Parts: sequence; C-alpha cells; structure tokens
Amino acid sequence: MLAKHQHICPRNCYDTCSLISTTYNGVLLSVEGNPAHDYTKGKLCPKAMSDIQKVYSPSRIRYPMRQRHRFSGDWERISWDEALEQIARTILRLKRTHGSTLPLALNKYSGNFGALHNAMEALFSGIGPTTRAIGSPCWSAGVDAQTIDFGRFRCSSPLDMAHAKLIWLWGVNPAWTAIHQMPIIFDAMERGTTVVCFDTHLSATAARSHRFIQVRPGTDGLLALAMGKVLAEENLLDPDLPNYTLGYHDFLAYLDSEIRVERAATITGVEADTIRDLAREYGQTHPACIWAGFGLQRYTNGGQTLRAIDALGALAGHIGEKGGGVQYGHFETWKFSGLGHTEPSQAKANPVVGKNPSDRALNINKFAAAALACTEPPVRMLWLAGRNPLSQDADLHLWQKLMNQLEFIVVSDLFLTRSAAAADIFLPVTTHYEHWDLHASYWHYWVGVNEPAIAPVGESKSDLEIAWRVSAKLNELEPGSCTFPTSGSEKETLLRELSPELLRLLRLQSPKEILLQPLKANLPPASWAQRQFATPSGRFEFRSEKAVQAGFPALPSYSPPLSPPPEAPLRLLTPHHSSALNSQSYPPDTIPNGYTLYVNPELAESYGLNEGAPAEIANDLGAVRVRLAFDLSIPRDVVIVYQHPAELKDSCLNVLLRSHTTDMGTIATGAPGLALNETFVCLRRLTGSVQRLSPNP
Ligand SMILES: Nc1nc2c(c(=O)[nH]1)N[C@H]1C(S)=C(S)[C@@H](COP(=O)(O)OP(=O)(O)OC[C@H]3O[C@@H](n4cnc5c(=O)[nH]c(N)nc54)[C@H](O)[C@@H]3O)O[C@H]1N2
Ligand SMILES: Nc1nc2c(c(=O)[nH]1)N[C@H]1C(S)=C(S)[C@@H](COP(=O)(O)OP(=O)(O)OC[C@H]3O[C@@H](n4cnc5c(=O)[nH]c(N)nc54)[C@H](O)[C@@H]3O)O[C@H]1N2
Ligand code: SF4
Ligand SMILES: [Mo]
Repeated sequence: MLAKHQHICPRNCYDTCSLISTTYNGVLLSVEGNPAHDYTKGKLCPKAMSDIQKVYSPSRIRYPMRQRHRFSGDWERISWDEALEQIARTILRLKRTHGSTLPLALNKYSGNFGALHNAMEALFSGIGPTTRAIGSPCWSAGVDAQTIDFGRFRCSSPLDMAHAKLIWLWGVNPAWTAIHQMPIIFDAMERGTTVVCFDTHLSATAARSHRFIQVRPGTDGLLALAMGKVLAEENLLDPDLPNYTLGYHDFLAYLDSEIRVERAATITGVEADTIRDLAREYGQTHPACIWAGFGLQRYTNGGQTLRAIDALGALAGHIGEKGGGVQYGHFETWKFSGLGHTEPSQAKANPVVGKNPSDRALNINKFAAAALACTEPPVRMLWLAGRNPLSQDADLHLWQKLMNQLEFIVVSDLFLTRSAAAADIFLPVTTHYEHWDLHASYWHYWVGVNEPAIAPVGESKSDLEIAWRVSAKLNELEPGSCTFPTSGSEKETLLRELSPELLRLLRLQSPKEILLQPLKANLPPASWAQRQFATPSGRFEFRSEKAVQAGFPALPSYSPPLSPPPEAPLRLLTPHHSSALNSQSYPPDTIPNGYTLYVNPELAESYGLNEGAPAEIANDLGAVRVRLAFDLSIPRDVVIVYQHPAELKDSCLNVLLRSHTTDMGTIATGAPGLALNETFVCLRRLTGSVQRLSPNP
C-alpha cells in the first residue's frame, strides 16, 4: 500500500526543509520537497535526495555493539538489554565511587537538531549534576555580536531578501550551504537587484553574483569600518541615527581617528576606490540587505567583525528596512519545553544546549582539554550523541588522550564514525524517517513535525527511546536514581514540546494542530521594522555596556586576525563542502578518496608542484595528505580544503586544527566559538610515506 508522510530535514542546515516521503508496504520509495512550504518549494538538495540510500545503507549499524578494545574494530553484537545494563551499572558505579554524578559527561551537537533529540540532555539532567559540553563550534561569535547590537538574536524572513535592491552576500556560500535561498536571490537579480559576494576566493556563490569582492581572511571588520568611514565622509549617514541608536558619536569619532581607507585597502586587499564605490552604492541604495555568513566569524576577531558589519548597516539606515538589514540567523522559534528537564533560559539562549546551573559546563570547543583538566571529580564516562568530535573538532591530539583515559565511552549514531571507533558501546539510532520529532529553523520561520514513515531499521531506536530505556534501567537497578521518564509516547512528548510561547507564535489553539502540516511563525517579515530594539537602551547600540560587562570592547573596532608562524606560512581555510554535511557524507558510503587542496598555481609552482600532484600539508599538530587542484582566485598565502569525512585509515583534516577560540560567544551561547580559520600549515612535496598521526587508531 502506498502512503505519504511528512518530515523535516534534521541536519544542521539553514534550510531545514519540509519533506514528503512515499512508502510502499512500509518501504521508503521516494522523498520530495514539500511544494506547500514557501522556502523548500518542492525542491531538495542532493543530500536529501540520497536519504533513502542512507536509511538502507549496508554500512548503517542495525544493532547495539560492544568493542573489546577501543580503536580495535573488534566489535561484537550485543542485545539492547546487555548494552543498557552495562551503561546503567557504569553510571551507578561511578556515582558511588566518586560520590557525585559529575564524572558523567555528555557531548552532543548537531547530528540531529530535533526537539526530541534534547532527550539526551534531559536524561543527564534526570541523573543529577553532570559534565556538559556547552556553546557551539559553529556560530557563537556572530550570535553574540547581534545580541549585543540588537539586544536579541533574530533575522528577517529569508523571503524578505526578495525586496532588496542590493544584496551583499558576505562570508556566506548559499550556493552550497543554503541552496533554497538561491532562487530568491536569482529572482531578485532578474528584477534588477545587484548582488555582490564578499569572500576570500571565488566561491560557488561569488561565481553566481554580479560582483566578487576578494577580502583577505579575517579582515572584513576593517573593510566594514572603512566603508562606514566613507559613509560619514560623504554625508551618507541615516539622518535618523540620533533617534534610534546609542553611541554613534563615539563610533564616528573612532572611525575618524582610527580608520584610514588607504590603510584598510592595504590590509583587506580591497582597493581604496572599490571601498569608496561599494560604500556609496550601499549608502544610496534602499533597501539593501547584507547576509553575513558563519564563514567570516570563524576567527579570533569574528564577533567584532560582525559588530562592524551591523554598525555599517545601521549607519546607512538599512536596519529595519523591508528587504534590508543585516541577516545572520535567529532563535525566535526555538521555544521548546526542553522535555521538562533542561533549564528553560538556557534552552532559549541556545537551541541545542540544555543544562542546569549545577552542571559542570565545558566549552565544546575546548572540551577535550577541559575534560582532561577536570579533577574532584574527574570525567570518567563520556556519551557522544549526534556528534563526531574526532572528525569535527580541533585539538584532536587531546581528544585522543581523553579517549584513552576515560573509563567508559558510549556513542549513539547511525554509522561507525571516526568517533565511534573510540566507543566501548555503540547504540544504533533511527533516522528521521523512523521517529517522531519537532523542528525549528535558525534561518526561516517555519516549525514542523517529523513523522515516522517506516519501522525502525534493524534494532535501531530514537534518541528519546534510548533515554527512556536508560532511565528505566537505572531505576530498575537503583530506584529513584533518574527522574527522566522511563517510557512514553514520542508523539505525546512532541506535543508537550510546544510551549505556550511557541503555540502563540504559531497561532495554535491546541498543540495537535501542528500535526497536520508545518506552520510559519507569526513574526514580522522584516525584523526591527519599528526600530525598537531589545538592548538595555532600547536602541541599536554602537556603544554597548553589555559588551563591556562581558569583557569585550564597547564599540565595534578592528583587531587583526592571527598571523602565521614562520614554519607554517599558509592559512588553511576549511569551509563547508557542497556534498557533505559536516562529517556526514552524501551519498552515504561514498567518502571522497582523500582531500583536494585548492591552491594558487603560482604557489604550487614555487614548490615545484603540478596540478594533481600528491603533497602534504602539515604543522606542529600533524600532517594530512592532499592532492593539488588549481584555483586562480585563491591568494598565494592561503590554501583551501572543503571539509568532508575521511576514510578511517586516513589522517583527518582536523588534526591540523588548534582550538583557538573566537572573541565572543559567552553571552548568548555560553562559551566562545571556534576560530577554525586561524589554522596555519606548510606545504610539502611528498617523498616516501606519509606520517600517520593521532588520533587515528
Ligand atoms: N575543519 C572544519 N571543522 C569543522 C567545520 C568546518 O567548517 N571545518 N565546521 C564546524 C561546524 S560549523 C559544525 S556545526 C560542526 C559540526 O560537527 P557535529 O556536530 O559533530 O556534526 P555532524 O558531523 O553533522 O554530525 C555528527 C554525527 O551525528 C550523527 N547523527 C545524525 N543523526 C543523528 C541522530 O538522530 N541521533 C544521533 N545520536 N546521531 C545522529 C551523524 O551520523 C554524525 O556522525 O563541525 C565543525 N567542524
Ligand atoms: N552543503 C553543505 N551545507 C551546509 C553544511 C555543509 O557541511 N555542507 N554545513 C551547515 C553548517 S553546520 C553551517 S555552519 C553552514 C555554514 O554555511 P556558511 O554560512 O555559508 O559558512 P561557511 O561555509 O563556513 O563559509 C562561507 C564562506 O565564507 C568564506 N570565508 C571564510 N573566511 C572568510 C573571511 O575571512 N571573509 C569572508 N568574506 N569570507 C570568508 C568561505 O570561503 C566560504 O565561501 O552551512 C550549513 N549547510
Ligand atoms: S540538507 Fe539542507 S538543503 Fe538539504 S534537504 Fe536538508 S535542510 Fe534542505
Ligand atoms: Mo555549523
């Protein structure tokens, strides 16, 4: 029998698409984009198009497993009861030994952003105070910058960009990372909108824009400040500034005394005349929209970069404009109840982190170092859920050390990932075609339900079901040891996740109405239209006391990114890949054969290397084998690898990353972000065999 079901793509992706699956006798036949969803518009990316392959992939793990020795690959199939028993007994033993539940650590992030996936946080809260990864490897600096400037983290509906006469795509690559925005941009172009892309090299998005502005990595803040200075010099400032902003005199004084357009040109690589032209066009065109992406804030000065861009938007009067503003992302629809076990204010501040005040919070970007440093009590058990840190994090040498020191590691995932290779117990989870869930987006305003279309593949279970079962086992072994529910209905739990605030935003009388179709929140299409801000002053704050209190400069200002050390003179950028989603490969089981290093041909020539030549990029942390590909648009001191998963036998790209943190992130996400673009390497011709570095097994 044919049947249709609704889903939401749960990946960490701007688009959070609404999907419709067709099954025949309980088997998935096809997945399409929902035509009734005005952002997905019936279209899917190639990743979701290979979802069915992923669901039925032969390498998907279908039953719980135990590994005899970490990294040995010596796995044995076990029953759920054996797995749960070992997990629960270990938890209770550690609690007894240390007189505390803090030795238990949870590190969870973006494998699946569904509300019911907060079950893992809720389970840990139900056990007692535990050690938690907080913050985000992704966007923290930018979130703080916007929280400081506007008072609240929100953005316009992405459909609003259609009204812009000028669109600046700044450090964002939607042609690969948010493909559903591209038709909106293309339609605007057809109606006469000019699109400018600011990137470090000719990205896929830059190639589709009218104009490409090449910026030296980590210097965008200075470029924005220089353009702000031009606006001031050429009387292109919004005359309304005194009415709705705070500290603009101070900011203009800073621009006047500290910023020189010619000097900015030398540092940013954008010619002074171009800076002036761009500023004039931006100041004179209304409405004008800046989309500032996550790529430009992955630096030690990333938060200040975004503050400078916000300030430029305000100086030119584009904030609050229909079709204008500075767009980055939002939390507005992430008003889930947190399964009753996560502290609501934290759940609000960061959609994917729920923790209680008594928990021991470790920055997710420094997790390994921080966990190793924990004493009284130490961290002894780690649960990774929806996370692949041995592929995605920095400081992998410390991760390796941590993995070797811990007493017990549980990984719940779909596949035997690089991180799962460190597990003692592997628990197989369901995909979004096999469980209920509720999803919001950090880019558009839709909220929707994910319903199961097929029975769980093999013995896999949803993260929520796993959390219930762990709680049941704990309570069986020691009554009262976990307050998280021991069973329930996924559907009913989902309905309870619609908090009164979310019900109001979605204009729902009863939670059940969400089961019918995805709904768009009742939010203004253009944010800050009334120019009433959520800052302490109620104004757009060029000068912020909140920033000062958090230890940041009061004004948007420029500080340079890190400089390369002499022995590693090339900056390595590792932006997101067109056909991978972080460590998740698409189609599954098609991991590219090694990494491609994109370089300027002149750089390659100076090393005597041809296109296609094998080489190695290395620094004091490790070395990675690459194959060279030429890209004339890449500066001679920058090299690029688009991040994608690697075969377990190969060195992973992130062995080269040290966990430099971004300037900001503490206010909104609890911890500074990851300055992953501050990575430096040297390039070496390959002679002999490549050194294999930790954390490879
Ligand atoms: N070099 C480099 N490193 C980076 C980045 C970069 O640009 N370059 N980007 C950074 C950024 S922005 C991010 S957000 C992080 C992302 O890093 P992570 O948060 O680790 O995200 P993913 O690799 O997408 O997913 C992690 C795991 O979740 C699993 N998973 C999928 N669905 C489920 C589920 O329902 N339940 C469970 N339990 N598991 C599931 C997947 O199979 C995958 O193994 O990486 C960061 N690391
Ligand atoms: N296909 C695909 N889509 C994805 C993901 C994926 O892995 N693959 N990951 C998802 C996740 S977790 C995230 S965080 C988003 C990220 O999506 P985006 O916000 O687009 O961010 P990035 O891909 O990290 O970087 C965007 C661009 O910034 C550029 N850039 C780097 N440094 C600088 C700089 O100093 N200045 C300027 N002007 N540009 C710079 C990079 O070259 C890149 O082209 O994408 C999501 N969507
Ligand atoms: S990965 Fe992104 S673009 Fe692709 S289906 Fe999922 S949400 Fe949509
Ligand atoms: Mo991300």
